[in-house]
Amino acid sequence: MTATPRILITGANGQIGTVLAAALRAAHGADAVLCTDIVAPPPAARPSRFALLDVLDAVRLRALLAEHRIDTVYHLSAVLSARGEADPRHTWDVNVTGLLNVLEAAREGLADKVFFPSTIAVFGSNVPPDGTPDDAVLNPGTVYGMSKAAGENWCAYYHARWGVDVRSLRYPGVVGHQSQPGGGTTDYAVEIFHQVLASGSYECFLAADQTLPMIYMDDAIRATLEIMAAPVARIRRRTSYNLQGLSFSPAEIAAEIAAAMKRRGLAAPEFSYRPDFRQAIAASWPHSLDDRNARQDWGWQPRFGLRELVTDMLEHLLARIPCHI
Ligand code: AKB
Repeated sequence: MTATPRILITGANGQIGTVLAAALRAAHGADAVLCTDIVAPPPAARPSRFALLDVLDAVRLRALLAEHRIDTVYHLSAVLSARGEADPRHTWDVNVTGLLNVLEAAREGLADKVFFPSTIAVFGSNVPPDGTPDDAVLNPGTVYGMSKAAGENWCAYYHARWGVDVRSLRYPGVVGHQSQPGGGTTDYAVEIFHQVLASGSYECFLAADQTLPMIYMDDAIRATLEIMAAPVARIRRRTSYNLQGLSFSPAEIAAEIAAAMKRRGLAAPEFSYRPDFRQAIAASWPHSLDDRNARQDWGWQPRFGLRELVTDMLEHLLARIPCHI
């Protein structure tokens, strides 16, 4: 019988953190998961085990790891691509120093295993945009991408030099009904659902034809759990693995939402496009990733295509929030 892991999640209030925490609690029990974040969630959303943690505070991080005898850290705290551009030095500090604090604690034996989320933002405009391979050149155009590219290399370094078991995925844009994203360039793909149901229309901040790699939340969480559960010998990449779910443009998801609403007898939504500074960020990212290594090494297989994603999003959101159209 395997022992129950003792897990700490940083950035647990975020889009992925809230859903990952629920999945880990479902798998291992509520007592196994300590959620941390720089701010407390509202009382109604507060998990039974929560502690305040600024990831730049290495002393507090180590105290929590020791006090709760943590063995696994999911280090999700980060400032994302769009918000990160407002304060590049702060973004670098949170994203790189925060990671180093976690890796250093693991090196000292305060955790056995670390998960580090990387991103499609590590790539810049001089890679093959379709089916971008894992080892394409990393020339990110945002400080977020720079910090994650550096983070990937720190992960490989801590593994090679000190044997830290750190595993990483390059998440595309994550779309889910459970939580709201914040500060990213791919956030439109969640906003579009909420605004269409609230008002019947959505003005997108990216160009209609800007294709990006995306993944449905259920697939993203499953991938995270799968890479962390894989036998150590299956993890051949210690920088990060490309992870592809599906790819679509704003116009394509808009058309799929309109078709799904028509099938439900709902009024036709209106879509318009007013690209802002986030369009230049999106234009520098790949359209799709080659995730063959993830498939071969630890069996990655996405389940949600565009139709399944839209159907599942609408089903959950319509059951939860009032539709005003
Ligand atoms: C963002 O848009 O910044 C993130 C990402 C792709 O890493 N969702």
